[in-house]
Amino acid sequence: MYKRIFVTFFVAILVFVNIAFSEESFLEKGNIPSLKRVFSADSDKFTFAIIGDKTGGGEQNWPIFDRAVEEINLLDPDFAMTVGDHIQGYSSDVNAMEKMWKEYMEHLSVLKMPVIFVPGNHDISNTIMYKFWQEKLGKTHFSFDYKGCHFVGINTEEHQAPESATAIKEFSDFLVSDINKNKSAKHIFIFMHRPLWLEDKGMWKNIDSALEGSNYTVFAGHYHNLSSSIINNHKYIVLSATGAGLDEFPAPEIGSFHHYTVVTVDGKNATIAIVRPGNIMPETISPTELHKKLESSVSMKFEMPVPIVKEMATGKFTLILNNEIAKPLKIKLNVSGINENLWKVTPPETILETASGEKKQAVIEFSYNADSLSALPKINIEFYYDGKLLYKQEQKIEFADTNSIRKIDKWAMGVVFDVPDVKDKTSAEAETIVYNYFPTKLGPEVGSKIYFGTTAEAKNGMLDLDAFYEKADYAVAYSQAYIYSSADTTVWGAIKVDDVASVFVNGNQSSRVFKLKDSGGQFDFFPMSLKAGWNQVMVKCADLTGGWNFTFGLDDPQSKLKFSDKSQ
Ligand SMILES: [Ca+2]
Ligand SMILES: [Ca+2]
Ligand SMILES: [Fe+2]
Repeated sequence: MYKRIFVTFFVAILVFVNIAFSEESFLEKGNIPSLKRVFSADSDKFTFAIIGDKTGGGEQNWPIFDRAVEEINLLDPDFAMTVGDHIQGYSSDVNAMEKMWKEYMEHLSVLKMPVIFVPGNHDISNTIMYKFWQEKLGKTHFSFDYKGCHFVGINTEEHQAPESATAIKEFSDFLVSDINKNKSAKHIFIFMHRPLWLEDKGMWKNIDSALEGSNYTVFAGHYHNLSSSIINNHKYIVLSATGAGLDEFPAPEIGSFHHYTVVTVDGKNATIAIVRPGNIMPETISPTELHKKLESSVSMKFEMPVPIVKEMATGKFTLILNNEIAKPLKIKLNVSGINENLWKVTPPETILETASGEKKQAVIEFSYNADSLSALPKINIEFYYDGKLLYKQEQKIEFADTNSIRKIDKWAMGVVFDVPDVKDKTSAEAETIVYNYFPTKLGPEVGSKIYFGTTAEAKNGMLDLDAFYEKADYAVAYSQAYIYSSADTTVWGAIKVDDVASVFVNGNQSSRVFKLKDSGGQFDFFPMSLKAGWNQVMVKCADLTGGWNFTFGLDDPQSKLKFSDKSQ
């Protein structure tokens, strides 16, 4: 007794040392970041697939079978097995049998690995079919070895043999002696069509006793319904169909769905994966070239003239769908959130559909009020590829070309104020306090007291307040610049901000409040009225936490305006 414990302990140590060594060899020694797991010790690790019943109904299910075959090719197992019922059968006409097998083989032969067949009741439905199998396909029962494992194919239709009593006896003797000879195989895999352990317990008993002491797993088909059990620590699995007739139900727990099976053999373990066709894809499913073509298939253009104060401006949005791919493309567009007092949108909804090679466009007309841009409508776009939704996108109205915005790049910087009362608040509460710091007039902290001293440079138009104010959080500051216009005019102002800002022109608030969480980092636009001569522009900007910056510019394509950071 003591001796045994000692031996077990010694073996355990050996295993441990072995594991530690193999991992250390390159993961630990190389300091390679990894999940610490042991590599397989089995250099003969392999996989095989199992294809389920194709027949017994299911004449219309070739697409399911074909998809399974494509996926098995991608998973690339060493070989595949079947569990019978390849053809509809139940015929005594050899020509008909040949035709059926030809059809099956046309679909199966897409596979690039060997496939080993086990007969089912549809393959051997009578003695003529039994003989046909022997002549055209080979043995009705067989065994073979692969990488230390033993595979056994059982014919559950042996009663169709010409001398059936003799055949069954021979077949039973073969199985018992074959299994006895291979008892010590790493793993014995047994395949049959009808689950004998449920249907022919007498026959199964002989095989079962032969299997005693072996490491084995049993697979069958026929029921078109997945159902697995463990008997005496061995897995017995009835596989569902791969294309045979069945009523498919979404809950996999009741096993009524099409699948194939992938078995990974690693040492004594066999990991069984049930795969529903439809989700294994080649990497080429999503080529970069297609991405590019899809991206360039949609183009849009806003022509939104700057409004004249108190009058309606008229602009338009043109959406072009240029289909240069093989599949149809469709765009569903609708404009929502229209405040009818301020906006007129015609039409508010439209659909563009293009076949391969077609190009179409839609035009949406907008009338909008100059003074009241506080509620902008939203353009919602749904883009469909071959009838499938590719993406949903909310397109903001672009009042000017963001690429040609003239950005102000020098600002006179004011002093910084801490937002009071944010200590001990949750971040949501602190956020509300900061937003409340943006009433429609200048804040209480503003007056002659703001001293605009140092000039800061906005790199590529972006003024980094976090850098200037030494990473302040929950802070407010004012930045000032001057704009010269030769005449009274209204132009589009554009601003991008982290986290919140509003704009004052000549001391009056002339924009709504802009928030990063609303703009998603894109430019927001507002009509900005300038008088002839120099105009003072002040940006009131606050930070919650993290980065703090704004980018401010004007739609001034002809560079008529002049900018300065100093009062002139
Ligand atoms: Ca900050
Ligand atoms: Ca921030
Ligand atoms: Fe069957």
